[in-house]
Amino acid sequence: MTASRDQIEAAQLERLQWTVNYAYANVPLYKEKFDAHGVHPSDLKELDDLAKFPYTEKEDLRKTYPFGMFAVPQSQVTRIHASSGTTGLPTVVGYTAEDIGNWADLVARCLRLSGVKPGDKVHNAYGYGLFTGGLGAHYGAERLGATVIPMSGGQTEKQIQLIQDFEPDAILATPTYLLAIADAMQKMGLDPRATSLKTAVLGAEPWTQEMRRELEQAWDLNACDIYGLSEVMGPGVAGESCETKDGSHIWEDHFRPEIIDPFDASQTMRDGEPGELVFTSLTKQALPIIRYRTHDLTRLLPGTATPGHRRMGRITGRSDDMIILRGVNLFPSQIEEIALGIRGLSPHFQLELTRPKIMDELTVRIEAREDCEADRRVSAAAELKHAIKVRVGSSCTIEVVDPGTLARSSGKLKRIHDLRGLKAGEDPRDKR
Ligand code: DLL
Repeated sequence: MTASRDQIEAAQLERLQWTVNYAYANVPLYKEKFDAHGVHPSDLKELDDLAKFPYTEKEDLRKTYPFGMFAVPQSQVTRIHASSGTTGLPTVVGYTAEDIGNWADLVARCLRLSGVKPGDKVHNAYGYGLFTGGLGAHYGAERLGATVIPMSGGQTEKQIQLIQDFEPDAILATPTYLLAIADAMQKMGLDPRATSLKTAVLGAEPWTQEMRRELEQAWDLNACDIYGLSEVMGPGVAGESCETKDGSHIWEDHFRPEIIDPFDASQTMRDGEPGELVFTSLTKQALPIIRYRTHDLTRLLPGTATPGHRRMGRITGRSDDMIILRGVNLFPSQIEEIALGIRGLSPHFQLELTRPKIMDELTVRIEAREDCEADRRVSAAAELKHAIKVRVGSSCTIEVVDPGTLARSSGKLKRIHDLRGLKAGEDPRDKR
């Protein structure tokens, strides 16, 4: 964690050379792609040469479903995970025993940086199973020397009971699920601020500084970010310091990040410039991944808490989650940021897209806070509509609804409900 930038870059070059050679020799798809692109592993002489290599997309994993991109025989694959795959085939990823060990080390690093200590009790509310969140966080917390409570997601009342009875020091969850737990506690007349929790390590979905304040205030704890994706590893690709709270540090001894122009992938961006995050693994054995396009939009910043490793800015959204409303680009995180600055509005909202005639329409449906009176609801709605128009440039309809009426998440929350493809007579609830 304390290596200098020069030491890290030297290790990166060596490991990158190993990775491209290894992938070329062991994964037919990489050989085909490199050959078609007119590039050979021996062309990688310095770090910037990585830009000569072709990208890998989720589609490549789908094309080779289920195990075609594995670089080791199945007998050496210790574990398999898969993405939920709401559209099309799931993406399947695999790990050797050494990959699992590295993964645990990196999650342990993230947790320590976020303020979790050996001996702490850690309540793990990320979903267990094919999703990488549960088991990834679990092994990392064990590696750190913590006592893990493997609760998984859902069963909110049971979560609350265990938090009260087992008195954990830290909780691992998606930000929207931590919010849902707080909400459920308040409804039961319990105060989340009175629990033993001191740290929350939150990720798997975008969240804003405003949401951090909301959660820290609701629970009286420190909330830090953890980032990752299954194709690259799972949680723990990057983690945030509880001292600086200024974005997640990418573990650059294991991953080489790049930022590219999402609309013109031939362009790589300089540090500080916004764009799409791309990762190349440096040590992975079962599934080496080269220039994987994450579709996550952010930028690279100099390291602070761990100076040798660069940070990523907050993820503003995913390029494929971007709403284009009459030519204006909009992300759910922009609505979150604006709504949480308006008195009387809660962080519980959803975005509904419809096409009543020719034009697309956006409805922001948002819950009022418990203490928000009827006339305040009207003025809060007007303020939100105005702020979205001024700050984002979109016109939309606002519906302020009663507290507790919108669906809660127990993992990644689906904010966007796209009803534009609905045929006449179809029940929109089937699409939600
Ligand atoms: O969500 C891994 C993970 C689990 C990360 C638990 C952190 C905590 P996937 O299901 O493959 O893996 O989804 C990866 O989730 O490309 C981002 O779009 C989003 N994402 C993950 N972490 C963050 C974060 C896990 N901290 C996709 N901030 C990624 C914003 C995040 N988005």
